[in-house]
Amino acid sequence: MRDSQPLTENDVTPEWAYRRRKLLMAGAALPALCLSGCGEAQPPASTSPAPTTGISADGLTTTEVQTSFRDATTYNNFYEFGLSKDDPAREAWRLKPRPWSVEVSGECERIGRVDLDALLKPLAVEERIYRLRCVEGWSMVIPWRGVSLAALIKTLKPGSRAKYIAFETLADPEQMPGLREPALDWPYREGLRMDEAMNPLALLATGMYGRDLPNQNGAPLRLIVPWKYGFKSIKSIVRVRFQEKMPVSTWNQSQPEEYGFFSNVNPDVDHPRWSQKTERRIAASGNSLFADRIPTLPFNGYGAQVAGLYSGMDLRRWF
Ligand SMILES: Nc1nc2c(c(=O)[nH]1)N[C@H]1C(S)=C(S)[C@@H](COP(=O)(O)O)O[C@H]1N2
Ligand SMILES: [Mo]
Repeated sequence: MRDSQPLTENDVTPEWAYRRRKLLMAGAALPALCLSGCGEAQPPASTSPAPTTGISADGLTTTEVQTSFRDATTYNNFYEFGLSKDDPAREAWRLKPRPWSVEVSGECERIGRVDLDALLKPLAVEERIYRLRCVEGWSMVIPWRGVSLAALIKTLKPGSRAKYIAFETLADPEQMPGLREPALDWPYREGLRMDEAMNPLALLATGMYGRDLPNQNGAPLRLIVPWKYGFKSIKSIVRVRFQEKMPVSTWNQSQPEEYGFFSNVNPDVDHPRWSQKTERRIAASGNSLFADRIPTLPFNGYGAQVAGLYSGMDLRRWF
């Protein structure tokens, strides 16, 4: 159970909650991995009225209380730097985010290794505030800075056989001590269907809170797909590939019954070992384990912008 790390002095897990979670864990066939063992225990579902979100009509911002910079940069999942929530903040100074290049391959015109700054130069830098919902049951609200993934893809000129886009994280044991553990099959990989990648909400982040991305948040370039569980938002990207086949994604490969390729946030499809109906909002108001538990929304609240991508798909089957 990795989520028992205190966030602040206020974030004290009540003893009963701790014991309840231990029981839940013991009841499960406990795998070695955190992401799959970290579902947070939940109080009974509340019967509160339909939620309003604060998300703007275009989905690009929200008026919700933002997560503090401190929480967003000290409570991280970045297994290349260790499995504990506080490992990335402690270890990620080893990552060298410049110079950085991205290798582009597959079904597109602009194949080859491109310096990151050259890749980004023609693109408009935007500020967006997004919710990020981890499959473990917590969420944050983070002001990002970055470039539209769709805009970047257009500069790479994919062909008609490019049905998917695949991403890979750096896997350098010199910079990433977590690679010594076979926690996942490195390098970390993720992918999107091309229409998902072209949706205006998909962002390639280069910064947050008005500054460059801290290493632990995926410097110098990470994906943000706000309507999907956080693990789709792959960090420290060094490879982009356009392909006809559905790409391998690390969590799907590791535990296909638990993590599908699509991984859209969906309160109606529980994780096999815990409910996805509510989430613990890590924001400015205390962060105690069961405080600020709010309903999880379909597509993380971005249904108006993205539900159309999945019309006709059975989202229980394609979870
Ligand atoms: N390369 C890489 N990317 C990753 C992860 C990881 O372990 N390695 N963890 C994912 C998970 S599970 C989540 S919830 C988010 C967390 O992003 P944050 O630390 O910036 O909040 O990053 C995702 N991207
Ligand atoms: Mo996550």
